[in-house]
Amino acid sequence: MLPPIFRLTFWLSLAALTSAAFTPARAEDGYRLWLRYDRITDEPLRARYATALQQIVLSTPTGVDSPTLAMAREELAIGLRGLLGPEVKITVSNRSTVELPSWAELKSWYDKYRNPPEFYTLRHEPSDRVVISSVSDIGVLYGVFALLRHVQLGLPLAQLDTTSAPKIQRRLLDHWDNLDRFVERGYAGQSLWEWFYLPEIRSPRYRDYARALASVGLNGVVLNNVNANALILTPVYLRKVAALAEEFRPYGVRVYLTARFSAPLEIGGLKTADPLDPAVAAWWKAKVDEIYTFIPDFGGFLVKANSEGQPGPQEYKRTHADGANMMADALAPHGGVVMWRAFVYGADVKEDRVKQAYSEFMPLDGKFRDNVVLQVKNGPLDFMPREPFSPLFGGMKKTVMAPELQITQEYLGQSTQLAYLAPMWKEVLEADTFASRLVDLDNARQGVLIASSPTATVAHVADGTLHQLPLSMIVGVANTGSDRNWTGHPLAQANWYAFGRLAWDHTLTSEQIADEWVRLTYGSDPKVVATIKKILLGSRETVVNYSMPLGLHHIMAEGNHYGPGPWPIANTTRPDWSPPYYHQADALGLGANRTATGSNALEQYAPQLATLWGNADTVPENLLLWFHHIAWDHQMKSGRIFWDELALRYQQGVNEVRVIQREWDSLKGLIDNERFTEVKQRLVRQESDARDWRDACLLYFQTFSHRPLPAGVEQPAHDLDYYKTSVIRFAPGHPGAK
Ligand code: GCW
Repeated sequence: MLPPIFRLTFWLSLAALTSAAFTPARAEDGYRLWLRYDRITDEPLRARYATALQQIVLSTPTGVDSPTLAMAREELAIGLRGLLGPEVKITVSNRSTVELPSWAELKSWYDKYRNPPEFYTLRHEPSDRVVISSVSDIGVLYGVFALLRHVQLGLPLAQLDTTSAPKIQRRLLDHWDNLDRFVERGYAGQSLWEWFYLPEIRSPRYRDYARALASVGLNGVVLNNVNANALILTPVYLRKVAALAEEFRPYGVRVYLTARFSAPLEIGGLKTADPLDPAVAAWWKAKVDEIYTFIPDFGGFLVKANSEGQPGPQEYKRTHADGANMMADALAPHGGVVMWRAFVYGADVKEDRVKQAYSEFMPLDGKFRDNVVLQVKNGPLDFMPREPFSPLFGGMKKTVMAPELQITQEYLGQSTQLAYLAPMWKEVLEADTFASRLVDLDNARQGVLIASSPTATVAHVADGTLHQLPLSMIVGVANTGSDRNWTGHPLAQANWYAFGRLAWDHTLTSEQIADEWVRLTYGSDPKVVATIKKILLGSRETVVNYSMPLGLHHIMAEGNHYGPGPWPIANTTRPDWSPPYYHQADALGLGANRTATGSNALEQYAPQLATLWGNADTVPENLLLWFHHIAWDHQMKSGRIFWDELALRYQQGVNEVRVIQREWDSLKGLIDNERFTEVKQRLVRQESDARDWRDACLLYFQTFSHRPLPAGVEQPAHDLDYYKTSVIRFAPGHPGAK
């Protein structure tokens, strides 16, 4: 171990390397994300800041420097030098010199979110001193990023004083990255993790990645794919994982791994992976102990079991709880958690696929250990452009649940098309589950007093406040890769940013987040800000309109999931992988009947919702075909018949892309040419893709409706056969690419 002074020098020199890595290779390649720190061009504003920000105190209980505080100082120095010019005096001090929030204030945060260490307080003192304080170094680093954001956004210093704490404890990115660097459903190049070169050779990008995570308050990362490879748990790979963990640690980012359930067979030499077999439990315990020798702050395991070919406890006639608890017991002594995925559906398709996760897991409520988190996709199916929230959020009351959101746009145009996803996530997070609050023995035993709450939204489930559970977590499937701009589509950076901001504070609005991101990424020219914000905010609904409007779902092309494919998949043994299973088109109409006369998926929701959504006249129109089979001549709210409405929605989607194109074109000369051109080209492709969606879907559904396209809908460019036979080959991110 180096003496402290050398350690500090070491960290600082690494930090210098990091900052150098953020200098773009060419003018505007997007590498700097939202951490640009370009000089403020409004001179009076810059001068005001420069006067007011002459001294910054980083205050922690110890007042002693650490790797994290070194990063905080470095970030501040780089940031303020870039934004303002003159050097700022930065000191580290202990708590005695500044006033922290009162104990009562802290306690109320703690009681609410059980998560005090990461909060920060910013205070602008009349003596032109800014104090950033926390009870932890990472809290101070978050405060530094908040101060820099404040200045980048040009906000008045009078508004600086604030205390902020994350509402959710564990805020993670999940990478679906394979050891060969292929990223499943990744559209931004290869995996960032260069496994072959690790642990000795460490790309400066590791630091830059962790820095970006910390800047939006994310604190964990699952490095590898849920379709897992047990090799990651062998010492050769654990050494590499430890190197990444070391790179991320100063930024408060903990590492998690996926655990393949059959690992005891594959790398342990056992004959079984039965979770109730003592030898299996002992193997996992020893494996976990070993992992902690490599990575002392290891976060835990993520497991996809008995789903899409992944092994799991059911092979041994054991439940998901048996499997999860066995791993949880191994992790508990170290403070680790198991994230067990609820994305399961049987190969035998006995029941409507959207009902299966609920049927499987509801009976297990209350049977999981305290350190098990059930990771639940936002909707009951699979990251469609629009789904109702998963009924598990309203159903389970004794199980910690983490919403799993997909940042990578598997079903929303990948990184070719534009879809700003904050509005989609907010729709889920703000959905009222109508779940009743739990006052039960467990809580009474813990002495937890449950206050009444007006609503029981998915966000209240996620942040743990609804049922007062001890853990809280939210997870986003990453859209990052080795592309120089990290996310492929330049505007898809906004989704990474938005996920982090919402994970920290789910009460932020989509509009606020878009406003921040645009200013940080493209500057504060009012026309640029207004135009890009408008483009972003409507973009998800536009994708819905031209791909799966009115509650349609799962009608995308087979395998690569990119373009349209509403027709049956030839030769499939699984009806639930074939789109007609979901749209049920026939001579009468379109849509899945999930009311009591159909699969009755509605019964999995609270009675209030089942009633509202069970009636075709009261269900929100955007979920109509999710729950109802609608006659082609059904009268819609617009006064049009359903077929005409459907066709016009598709057309509207195409029209909206054209509007976006015009709006983007109006930015020429106002933003840099590189990013302008990159987005412009993608929008040309998106317009053509949108037409394909419209034409392919309408031609196919027309074979059932036998009705003409209404006025206002353009005639298709080709016949149906053309679309059915246009197969996209070698699509990025598709595991079976051919
Ligand atoms: O959406 C489906 C994807 C699979 C993915 C799976 C899952 C990682 O098409 O590629 O596998 O979901 O979430 O497990």
